[in-house]
Amino acid sequence: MTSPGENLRINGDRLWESLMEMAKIGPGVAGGNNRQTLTDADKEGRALFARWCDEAGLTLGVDQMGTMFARREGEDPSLDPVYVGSHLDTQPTGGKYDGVLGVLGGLELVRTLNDLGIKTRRPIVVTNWTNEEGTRFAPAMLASGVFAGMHEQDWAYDRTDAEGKRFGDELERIGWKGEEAVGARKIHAMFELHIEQGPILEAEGKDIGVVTHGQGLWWLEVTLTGKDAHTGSTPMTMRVNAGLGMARVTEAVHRIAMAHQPDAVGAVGQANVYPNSRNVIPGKAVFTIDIRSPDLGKLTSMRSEIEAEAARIAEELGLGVKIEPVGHFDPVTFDPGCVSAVRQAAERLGYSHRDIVSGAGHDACWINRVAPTAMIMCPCVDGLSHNEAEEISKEWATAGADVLFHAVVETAGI
Ligand code: HGY
Ligand code: MN
Ligand code: MN
Ligand code: MN
Repeated sequence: MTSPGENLRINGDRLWESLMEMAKIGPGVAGGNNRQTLTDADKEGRALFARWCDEAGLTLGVDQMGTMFARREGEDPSLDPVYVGSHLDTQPTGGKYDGVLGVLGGLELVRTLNDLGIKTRRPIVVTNWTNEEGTRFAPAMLASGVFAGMHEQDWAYDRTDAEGKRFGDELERIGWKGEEAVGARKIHAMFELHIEQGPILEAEGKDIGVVTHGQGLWWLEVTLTGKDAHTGSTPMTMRVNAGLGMARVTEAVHRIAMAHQPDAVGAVGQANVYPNSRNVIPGKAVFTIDIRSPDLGKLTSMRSEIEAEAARIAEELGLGVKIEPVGHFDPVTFDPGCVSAVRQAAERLGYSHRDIVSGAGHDACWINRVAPTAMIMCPCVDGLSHNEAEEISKEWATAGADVLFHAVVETAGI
């Protein structure tokens, strides 16, 4: 199989223009994006991506989870395609590049093949996975999880957002519930380009992260129940304060993650107290713990230590406690063959690179369970992401998309 010559490069200006165009859809309040899954903004972003795919001569398929598959034919249509993609949905205070770079980097790969008149042996499919973020409908990577057989589709359809709206109803409402059975597609290999969302590549001056592994994750939803009471007239010794319990459990999550350094993280990102009134002691607190590690043993022990500590805190404060897992995947080892295709592409193109473990979860983490998969990372400014100030340079985006192009085209065969 011949490799694409090292002078074959994507069009970085065109990629950047598309990124900026997509960023206009579902703008945030501070320069980033709020294009949450299955909202009208998501519907608009999907329509723009579909138009661009049509203009690039791709055939669009949509499955019953709303995932978009834009196919470019190969010399031999009977061969399983190489997939490339990520997600267009964002956090409520998300950046312009998380997920979007991987989808539009895949589109740029196709646009470059069209410019060069190159037809690969295998078909190539550019993919937008529905609901990667899991912020409106938990868990994260929902559609790729159904595709990989990790969740039942009916269970996914029944997931509800903070207003009680069902995933399945919202998917119908925006008109993106496809006919295609989820997971029916055969994938020869999948590559996902993504910003690092951490500080390592920028700090080390590296252009490319060759992602060898991904952290495992638990999302645990905790409900503490105490008693609503007056903040003024209730003696301190008579209080059953769920808000205090939440604060102590949140501190315990941090302390336990610190005790498992260097490769463990933990935080509480979503937290609600009820009735959330200034002069009522909260009788209820509902919050989600997010813990991660590339080491399954550590991840498992952090979970049990946190659950024991939460029970002890609840006991001490006289609170009821319920802990429910709402998201999980084990640490991921990406396919060595695909990983070396990424590393060789970076070498061939003369980009500095280093192996790296993905701190964030990605659709690639689930797809790696059903097909050989690898990821390519580019740096982001100050390692910041899931923040509207998320920023990358055009050079970083171009380098990442160049490596994606070479790894995918080599795997698809020319
Ligand atoms: O949570 C994650 O790691 C991803 O951003 N959804
Ligand atoms: Mn992402
Ligand atoms: Mn994200
Ligand atoms: Mn497990």
